[in-house]
Amino acid sequence: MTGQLTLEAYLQRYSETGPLALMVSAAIDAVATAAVEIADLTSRGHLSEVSGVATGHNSDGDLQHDLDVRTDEILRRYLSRIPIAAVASEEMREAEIRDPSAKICVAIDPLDGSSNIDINMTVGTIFSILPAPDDPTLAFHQRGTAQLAAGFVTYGPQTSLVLTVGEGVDIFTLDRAAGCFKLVRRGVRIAEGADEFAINASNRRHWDPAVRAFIDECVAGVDGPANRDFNMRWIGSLVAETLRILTRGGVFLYPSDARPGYGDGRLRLVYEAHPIAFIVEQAGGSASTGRERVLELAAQNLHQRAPLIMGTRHQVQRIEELHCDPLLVASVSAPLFARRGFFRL
Ligand code: FDP
Repeated sequence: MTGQLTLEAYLQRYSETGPLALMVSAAIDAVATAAVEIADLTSRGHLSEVSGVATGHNSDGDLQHDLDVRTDEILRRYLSRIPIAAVASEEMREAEIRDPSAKICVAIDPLDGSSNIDINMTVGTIFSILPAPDDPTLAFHQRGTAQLAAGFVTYGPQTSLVLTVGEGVDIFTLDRAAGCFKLVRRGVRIAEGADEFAINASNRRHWDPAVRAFIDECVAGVDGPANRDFNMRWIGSLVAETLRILTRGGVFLYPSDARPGYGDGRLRLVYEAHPIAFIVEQAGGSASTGRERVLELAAQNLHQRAPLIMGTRHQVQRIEELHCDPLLVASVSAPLFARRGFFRL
């Protein structure tokens, strides 16, 4: 235990470190306050008038549930109470420019993993806080390295807030009786020796040879080059997978693959891959596309996708090595197997 420091007291301390930290603290507090309301809403399921039924598609074509829409409204309502130069959400077509004199911008994925809501599985809210550039229309075209803070909330058996302000990763749990988050884990580090991997294996036939080679090594276990057995997990909820990796180590892959529209994987750079990569690196892990560090990428458009391979450092490194393997690289560019070759229309 950590002496039950509340998030409020934690943010008070952090906000005293400078005027920008004060603004960042206000944004984190707004997201956390919204999360208390969202935790209540998601926990009520069919007792609530919004229970996770699909209602249409968002501006980028993803299936949208009534809870996606409601959580977006809740978060934006709390964020509207503080000075923000620009706000972006998975549920918005374009970023909204608000107060050009404000010092920060906020990107959110209001309800990540929402396709799990109807089966009562963990879902979450992801957020990324960036400095406001002189031209606020460029707010969400910055590299991930520019992030001032990032975090996510998981709505599961417990409601947890995972947070980094660039000084390590701390985890808070919602004390429902007290109505506030309390610090439960400070300075989280990703375990090095973990042997769990997470990938949607139904896409195997679409993967690049490097990804296939890595997963084959894991599956081969003690009989293969890894010389040890692995276990597999796939929750289909990025926030839950990230919390598991922060807790037990291991590696998560949502790589690029050959399905139409999946050339950069599935996850969105600005409000999914960037904040998760920042958190993972702050916990001593790595986050890569397989070829480059995720935090070095800058989005060309708000809903741009990026491959995300993250977790225990040496496993991510192994996957990067395989992406550089000359034999595997040659097999990608061979005409029969190339992305746009004979078998990849
Ligand atoms: P969801 O669409 O349910 O919001 O962010 C997208 C995401 O969930 C991730 O949380 C999850 O890791 C991934 O999609 C699951 O994708 P697949 O269904 O392709 O496995």
